[in-house]
Amino acid sequence: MVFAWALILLVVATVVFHFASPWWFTDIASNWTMMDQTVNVTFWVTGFVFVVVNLFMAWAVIKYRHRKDKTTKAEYEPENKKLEWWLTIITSVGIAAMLAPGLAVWAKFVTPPDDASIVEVVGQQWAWTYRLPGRDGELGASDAKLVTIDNPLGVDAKDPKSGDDVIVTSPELHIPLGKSVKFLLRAKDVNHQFAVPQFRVKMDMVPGMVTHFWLTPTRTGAFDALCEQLCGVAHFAMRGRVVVDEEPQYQEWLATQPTFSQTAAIVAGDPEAGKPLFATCTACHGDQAQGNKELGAPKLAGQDGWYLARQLHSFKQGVRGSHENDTYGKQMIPFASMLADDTAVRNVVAYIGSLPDTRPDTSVGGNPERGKKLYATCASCHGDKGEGVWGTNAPRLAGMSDWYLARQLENFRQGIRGTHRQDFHGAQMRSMARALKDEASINDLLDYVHTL
Ligand code: HEC
Ligand code: HEC
Ligand SMILES: [Cu+2]
Repeated sequence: MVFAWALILLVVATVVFHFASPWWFTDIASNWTMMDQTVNVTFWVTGFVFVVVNLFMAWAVIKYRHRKDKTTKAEYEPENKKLEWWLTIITSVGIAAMLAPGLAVWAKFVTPPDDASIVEVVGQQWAWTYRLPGRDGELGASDAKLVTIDNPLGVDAKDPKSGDDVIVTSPELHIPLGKSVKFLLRAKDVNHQFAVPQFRVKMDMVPGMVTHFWLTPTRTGAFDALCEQLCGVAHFAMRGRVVVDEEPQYQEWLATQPTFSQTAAIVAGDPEAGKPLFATCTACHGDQAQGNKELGAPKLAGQDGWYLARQLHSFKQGVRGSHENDTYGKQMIPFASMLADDTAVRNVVAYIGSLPDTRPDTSVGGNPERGKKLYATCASCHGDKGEGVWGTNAPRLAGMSDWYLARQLENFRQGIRGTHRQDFHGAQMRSMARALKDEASINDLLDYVHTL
């Protein structure tokens, strides 16, 4: 009897919880209400079966339980053809009701209307980039073999359709309200999965393939783009954003994004032109960019140029250093702002690249054996030797100022760095740094990095 009542209670509690639950679909922001309806149909079918089967069990236990007078007796019927037929028919209808609407919605989901514009989403470890066709409305060809630091999407420069393609290097994409968009999905390295919960869309991305779906955004707002691939180190930390704008704001944003020809025309930095620009920097970073612990300014010599340039842009735009407790980062903002434009940044970075790379002494005392274990996760982005990996956007750590790295790890942990809305790379590092329990772990880890 206790068992029967427990079953009844389970059924009642589950049904009540389902309707009173605070966890429900987020407010939808696209045309895909059909997705919600399909999920609801599944809830109704599975819910009905759950209630009926459990209540039947409870009823059977109560009715046929052992009693002294033996008024009701259960009979064993292994071959009841009629019952088998009914169960088969009902089950088939239930399963068809769950699957058939999905097929219909899927067919619509992958069949964009003719007037849909195109957006290409490119997934890589561990970031999103986007490409939009220019005036010709078509994307140029692309190939993973063509990927270089200057052409991160591997766009084929020989294809006449490539030149006007718009390259969006930030993980934030904008799309206009109320217009259908066809998303083309491509992966550079491993499988990813692009998902935006408010749009009710998600799709696998497979290297060597282009998958697609479409949607029409129905309200303005900023929506998180997630990678819902579960294997691997950091898919969970691949955060992006899709912003739905009114047409004028969208056009404003679009105008700030470079075309492929513009990015291809960028010339390499000139160290000679960068030398005078670096003169102001030497006061803190040292004349050989070797770093100065007393002033808290890290070694820059030997650091990856793409990373230095990104940081200088981040300081300029207040993406880094604008947190009120970021005493050291704040100091960099005026100096980064002195670099007038992109060319100045490239030149100064080229000059830093020409300086000798002298390894500083270690300044943190720790246990490198323990640090080695802790570093295993870090290696998947920063490289086995802490050399920095362009493909994962992770800078060099080995042979850099370790007291500075310790401070950055603390900053990431405390949200002093990596919490700005546009700091997608920093946010990723923040989730990694939070896995380090305490200062001792940071010291152990950096002591190991010093041995690399
Ligand atoms: C007033 C001292 C000062 C001057 C001058 C200065 N910096 Fe810095 N810089 C710092 C400090 C302090 C930091 C560390 C910020 C932190 O801890 O977040 C830093 C950080 C940086 C970083 C980030 C390094 C990393 O590994 O993320 C770069 C790049 C940089 N500076 C370049 C420059 C350049 C280029 C100039 C000259 C245009 C310059 N700095 C001038 C103090 C200075
Ligand atoms: C998922 C990839 C990933 C993993 C794993 C990862 N990092 Fe990072 N890390 C990054 C990226 C990307 C940046 C650059 C952030 C930026 O551009 O502001 C970074 C930056 C850093 C910095 C700042 C360097 C500087 O010069 O300012 C430190 C220190 C750092 N990581 C240490 C670690 C350590 C220690 C671990 C392991 C616990 C680790 N990272 C794991 C991606 C990763
Ligand atoms: Cu991913």
